[in-house]
Amino acid sequence: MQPVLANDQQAQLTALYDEMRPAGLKPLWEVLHALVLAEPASLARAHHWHYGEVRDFLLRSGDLISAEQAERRVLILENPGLEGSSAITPSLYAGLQLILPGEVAPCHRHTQCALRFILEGEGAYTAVDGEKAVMSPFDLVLTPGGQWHDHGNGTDQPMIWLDGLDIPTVRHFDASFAEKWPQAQHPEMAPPGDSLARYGHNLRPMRGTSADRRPTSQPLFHYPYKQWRPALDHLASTAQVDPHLGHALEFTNPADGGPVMETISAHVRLIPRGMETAPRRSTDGTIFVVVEGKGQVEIDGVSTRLSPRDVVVIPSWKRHRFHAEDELIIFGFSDKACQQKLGLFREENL
Ligand code: GTQ
Repeated sequence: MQPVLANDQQAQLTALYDEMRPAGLKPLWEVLHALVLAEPASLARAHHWHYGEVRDFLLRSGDLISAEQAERRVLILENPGLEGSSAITPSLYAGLQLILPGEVAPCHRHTQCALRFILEGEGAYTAVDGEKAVMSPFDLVLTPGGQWHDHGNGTDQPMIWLDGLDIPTVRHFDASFAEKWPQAQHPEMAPPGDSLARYGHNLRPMRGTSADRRPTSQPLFHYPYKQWRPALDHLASTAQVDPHLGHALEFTNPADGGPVMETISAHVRLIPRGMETAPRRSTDGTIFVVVEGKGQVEIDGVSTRLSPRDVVVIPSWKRHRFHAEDELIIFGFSDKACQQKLGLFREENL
């Protein structure tokens, strides 16, 4: 609440503010209530992108600009409450990227961490530090900050995936660095699938040997659907379902068992047919992608129908629940990893 002031007091204060402004000074008491909130009041809005609609616009863009011309041919999923920010939540960016047959998205690296969640196409690749991850629908592929990456499509089908990056977080810290590799593609440094074979089976090459070739803190970058999907099925057939989440598995970094990257956490859920999850809210605004099934998500009392490959964003601290008409499989990512490091993360199961 702002204090109630007498007219002459207000006039004198206003004159004082005008005088101090050129000195780079502002009165806290005019803005304190908007700076230190009793609880989150995100400017981001709940929003739903229908896959078919985004796909049409993306393919039309593909007729007009090449992946190489664009460097990254992506339609940004901008939150309607955060216009002009290229952000889907205050800390995260999301977009849908298209690579057409024969195209290459040229090699670069940057401070920003990225994940890819494949939506369509089979057999194109993301290369990380010169090692290809050959992608199938609903694979998760990481390009952690500082690692060279290029994308290419040697198949005869368009390839579309969701990009999730911490662009707004890095912007917030004014810590962005980026550079281009001199050629479109990084030279091949290892055969496709090498990291998954070396680091993806609860094993790693002995430390100090040349076989331990990946960065110590971020060795693995491919989490295939063909591995996570059966794991989720196994969980669903053996574990008690969590009333707020359904069955949920978080993707981990084998280096430390923590979230997949410093700033981004990712998980998958199976919500059994007919289940309505109990209401929940958390401070990590989350982007969900529907993998399989049909259902609804209710956010602050407003329901939206979900179909495969649709994207939905649930902003921080918005009460929500899922209703699975068919068994619903969803992928989600958020800045939980970052908030936990900063001691900010909270959740409430209602
Ligand atoms: O593939 O490197 O959607 O650098 C935005 C920025 C994708 C990428 C995006 C990027 C990339």
